[in-house]
Amino acid sequence: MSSETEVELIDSFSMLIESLKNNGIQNIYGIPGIPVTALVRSWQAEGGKYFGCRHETNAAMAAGVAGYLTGVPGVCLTTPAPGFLNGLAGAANATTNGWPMILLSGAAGRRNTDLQQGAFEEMDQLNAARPHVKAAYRINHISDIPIGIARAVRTAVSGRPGAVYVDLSHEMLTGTMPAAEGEKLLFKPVDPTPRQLPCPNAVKRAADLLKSAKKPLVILGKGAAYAQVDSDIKALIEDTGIPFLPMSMAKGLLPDNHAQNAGAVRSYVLPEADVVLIVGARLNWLLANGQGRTWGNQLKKFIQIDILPQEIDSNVPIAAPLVGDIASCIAALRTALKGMPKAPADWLAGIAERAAASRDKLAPTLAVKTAPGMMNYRNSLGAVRDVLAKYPNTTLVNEGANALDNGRMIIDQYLPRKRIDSGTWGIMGIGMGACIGAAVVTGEPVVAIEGDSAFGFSGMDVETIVRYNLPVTVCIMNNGGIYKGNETNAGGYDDPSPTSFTPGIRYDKMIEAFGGVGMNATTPEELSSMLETAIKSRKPTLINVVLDPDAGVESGRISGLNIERKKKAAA
Ligand code: OXT
Ligand code: ADP
Ligand code: MG
Repeated sequence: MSSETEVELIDSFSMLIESLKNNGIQNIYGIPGIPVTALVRSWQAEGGKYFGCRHETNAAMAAGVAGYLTGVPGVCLTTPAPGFLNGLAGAANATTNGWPMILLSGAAGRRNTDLQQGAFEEMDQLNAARPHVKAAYRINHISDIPIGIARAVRTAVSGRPGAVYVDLSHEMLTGTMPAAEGEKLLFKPVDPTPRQLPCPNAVKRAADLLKSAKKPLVILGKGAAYAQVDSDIKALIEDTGIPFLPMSMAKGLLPDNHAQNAGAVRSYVLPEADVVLIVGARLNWLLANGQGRTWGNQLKKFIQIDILPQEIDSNVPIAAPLVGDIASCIAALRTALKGMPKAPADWLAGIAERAAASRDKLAPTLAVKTAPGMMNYRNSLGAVRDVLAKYPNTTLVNEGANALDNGRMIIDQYLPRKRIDSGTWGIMGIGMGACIGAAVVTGEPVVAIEGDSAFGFSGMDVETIVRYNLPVTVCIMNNGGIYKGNETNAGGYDDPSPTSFTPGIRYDKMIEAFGGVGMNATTPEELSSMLETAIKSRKPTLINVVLDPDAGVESGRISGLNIERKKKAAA
């Protein structure tokens, strides 16, 4: 035996696995294939958890949601070219939402790829990823793995979180090095999510402005939920008596039935408020970009807490920027506000009175009776609301148009980070991936309220939910189409309209084919009892919720964004 063969070697798979573990990664979501199949097997052999999905976008969605819920980046592993591109959609969504995740992808050999010589699954993945992620790195050599993975994790979780792409070059994946040298390179990074303290002057400016307010309002966004300082945020709001408006995924940060919740009077408080403290939310389309009719056509005095300096003044001038991490900013603000009198009582009382009236108006519509198979969004989701109130630990996943907007309005949340939805982009396709990610990291039941169109984007991953026996119940709000199921073809011929699906689809049969539990609900009473049975059983279940095909409106509550066909103006 030569002296060379006596040196113990470590391969790139082992270096990758050890580096991921050193960075706190326990789960990988993905689809195997050349050149990463053996990497997945090695990961499992080393005790790592792996969730094999049916489409990489769903795996990446699972990773993004896992990152959002835990603050530890979810990891998605894909094969080159199309596998990578499928995963990139989920990584881009995570970046847009500010969720930490890492997309790892195998890649074809660098020599062939750079000369475009036509290798198997050849693609310039690094450059394709770059515009859609927070950062894109390539690890070219086995000895760079520990630094490369640490760099990816730190980038994903520090500052505004986002997705990081890591290109696993073919040359690196086939590499080995002496084990003793490799082991010396492995390390646990120190403090990957460092605190970022706000400047004392900025804190004083914000506190003074808040103290001067006659009609203050706090807007909580999903950044506030992500920050995991729930009790401090609650204390700030309760100590000051300021009403709060939760953005959709911040619902439950304080319980929806909290006396200071202004969620039921959104269109009253936004124009009325004089000083608005924004905690971890962007003044993007979901907040009418901070201006216009939604805001009473006048510029508010905004205090904005955000970790990303360039978020300040992104749409309108911010009177008191507070740049830093939410935990530090809230702590500093609470100290600076000590002794501040409670927000004016008449402001809060007026909100509470109007909110009660809104809720009273909504209540009878949730109890309305409909013929079997003709449920609407109100009575079906009213039934869901009442069941979920008994199981507040359940994570709700929600997408669609009417299914989304009614779900957000009707279903109350009582605990933080228990609502995941179409998010900043308003996209369909988050569904089954989000269910998988949430079920894996919480270990608690997950209920998805899915438009029938929305479900179609990720539906095949119901099989993954069954295969891993995850405690997920998927409710398909089946109105037979996108927005509605009864539109006719504008041309008058036989082809379906652009928004219609096959009438009477039994989605419950789909999960039965995979070995899960299928149910078909035609009345709110049936839905209520089926949902409760499903949650309690923790068995993968799909409930086909049969709605009136006329239930729903075009684009849900954002119909104002539609572009109508223009007719020629008369001469
Ligand atoms: O104050 P006012 O009076 O205004 O009242 C508000 C609240 O105060 C009140 N409220 C309450 N009242 C009483 N009690 C309680 N508890 C209560 N809580 C609130 O209710 C109202 C409404 O409250 P809200 O929602 O807070 O207020 P508002 O003004 O609506 O808020 C504005 C927004 C912008 C913040 C809000 O509307 C919002 O968050 N919207 C998100 C919208 C969104 O993201 N939509 C999804 C995209 S739509 C479209 O793009 C679709 N596509 C295209 C497509 C997409 N998206 N993606 C991909 C990859 N490909 C294609 C498709 C294909 S949707 C879609 C499928 C649709 O079909 P499905 O079958 O899936 O779904 P169905 O529609 O069900 O058929
Ligand atoms: P929403 O959709 O709920 O309105 P957004 O996703 O638009 O929320 O905004 C979340 C904001 O929170 C982002 O601007 C992001 O930079 C910020 N953010 C996220 N995490 C933190 C944190 N720990 N500290 C401070 N800001 C944060
Ligand atoms: Mg529909």
